[in-house]
Amino acid sequence: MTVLVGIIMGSTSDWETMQFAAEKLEQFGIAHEVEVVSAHRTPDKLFAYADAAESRGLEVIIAGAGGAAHLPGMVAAKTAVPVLGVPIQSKALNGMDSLLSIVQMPAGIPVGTLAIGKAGAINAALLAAAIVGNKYPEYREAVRHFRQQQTDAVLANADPRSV
Ligand code: RP5
Repeated sequence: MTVLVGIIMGSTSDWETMQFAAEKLEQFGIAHEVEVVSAHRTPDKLFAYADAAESRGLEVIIAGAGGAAHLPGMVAAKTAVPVLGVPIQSKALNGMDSLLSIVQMPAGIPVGTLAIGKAGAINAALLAAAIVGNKYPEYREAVRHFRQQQTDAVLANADPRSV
């Protein structure tokens, strides 16, 4: 099965957050890979990963990074495969540093930036599923199904005192 989504992150410490993206893709049955690729500590690996992404069949890259979070932007600069950025909730600045360094790309090289932390990781996977769903109807259906379940769960628990 061709791996469609690459989940990369700057450090093993980011896995605590990025596992939620992997979990969602797993749930949808979307083939994905997970790898630590650091913009600062392994810059050559970053270039090699981004260079090979398209020819390897990746259709979306989800990149999580914290602090001076250059990973998503640098990967986006080296590939035409769409890149979704997840700002990790850093300890020093609570993720504002990660968010601003991922979202504030200069015009010309976009990174689809999600929310800080767990919500961003989950939404990155949902967005990746929606993107690959343009080509593979089963994944579009999986996203639809997930949303319906979510709606049903909210409607079934409308009284907050009963939860
Ligand atoms: C970034 O530095 C990583 O994405 C991580 O969020 C942050 C801290 O990394 P560690 O010092 O925990 O390895 O490159």
